[in-house]
Amino acid sequence: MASSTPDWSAFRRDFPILNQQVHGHPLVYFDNAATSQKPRQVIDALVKYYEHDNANVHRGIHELSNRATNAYEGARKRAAQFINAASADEIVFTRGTTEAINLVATAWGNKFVKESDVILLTEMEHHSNIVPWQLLAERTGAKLRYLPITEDEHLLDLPKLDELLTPEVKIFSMVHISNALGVVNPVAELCARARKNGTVTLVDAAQSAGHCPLDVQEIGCDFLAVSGHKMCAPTGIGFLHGRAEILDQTPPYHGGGEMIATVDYFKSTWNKIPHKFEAGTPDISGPIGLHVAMDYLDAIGRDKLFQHDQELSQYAYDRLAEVSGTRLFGPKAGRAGLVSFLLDDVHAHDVVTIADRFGVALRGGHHCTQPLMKKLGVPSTARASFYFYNTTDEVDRLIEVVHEIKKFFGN
Ligand code: 7TS
Repeated sequence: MASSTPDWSAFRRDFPILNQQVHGHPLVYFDNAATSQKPRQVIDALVKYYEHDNANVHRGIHELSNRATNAYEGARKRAAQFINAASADEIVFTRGTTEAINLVATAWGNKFVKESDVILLTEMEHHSNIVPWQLLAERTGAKLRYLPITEDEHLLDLPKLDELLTPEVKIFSMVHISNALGVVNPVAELCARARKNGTVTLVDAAQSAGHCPLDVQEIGCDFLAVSGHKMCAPTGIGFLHGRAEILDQTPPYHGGGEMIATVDYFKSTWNKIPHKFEAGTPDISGPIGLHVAMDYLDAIGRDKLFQHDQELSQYAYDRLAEVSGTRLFGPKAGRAGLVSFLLDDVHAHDVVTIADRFGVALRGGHHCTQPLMKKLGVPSTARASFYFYNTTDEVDRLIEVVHEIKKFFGN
């Protein structure tokens, strides 16, 4: 891990996409919470794989298949190390966080969740950590329950947890970093309280895995879900971490090749974890790209990266707060690398559309958190989300553009 403060703008050289004009202006890419850009190292690894090593995994005895298998399994080991999992067997490759949560809600949920059980979520969850549980609740008759957020800074209302975490709560599934608010939740504390109650835990690490150090043993969760594309890896790859003991008890999610030990016409037996959960030919280049992305991020140091995210978002928050008529969401301090805001009566989509004319890529909408938006009393927000290659100059540019938008709407 590098010891001095990195020259953040120097990383931009690794991201060819950032060096372009959009509508005649230099691109300012502030939509990293949706997906991050990919460094040349990751792109090169994909090209190298397809030019030299492409073959199916776990089947051939030929050289290329061995190479592909070693690379695929090497990425699994690297993913385990990246989050300090006890073993590579605890890493199941998935398309991303959404598929990881669906796997748990379906395979684990169908077996272990009963009508008398409660599924506890928080009011700031992404749809992908709500809808799979609603589907499970419909199948089983279990009830959903939500840990509320506070009125002022939209943090989890932790004192309420005591009354909500009753013996019926079978699973508590929680977001680590909120994609709509920038709140960083105390997941280790939440998991410890759940564990004492005999409640299984899942941490949605979609926004945190590539942005801050992550240690599943320290967090003490049973499951953790990660999306590679938000942390410099290609789209279509992510993983589920599950403690070996709980994965062993969980039945398969999808049936097909690879996930079996034996198949007869009427009965099959299952492969060991994690292969039991990886039916069919997997995404092979994805884990290879993910491996390089994890190396890239750790060469910077995720502790430093998080600090940069936090400094940039604090700077953006404070500068936006100076602009009259802005409404800001989430905490005033200690936020992750994103800021959600609204401007006077301007619709978030108009903010984003005009910002785009100036080359600034924001996101406007409900951010797949419709229940949260309802709670906040707004249909949508505009969101600027940062990564290590973003700079304070770019935030200054955003502020200039915000003033242009206000002028345009006569404010
Ligand atoms: N959980 C959180 C907290 C997220 O932010 C997202 C995606 C997901 C789960 C789903 O991840 P996926 O990779 O499976 O799609 N969030 C966003 C966003 O904020 N804008 O676009 C996608």
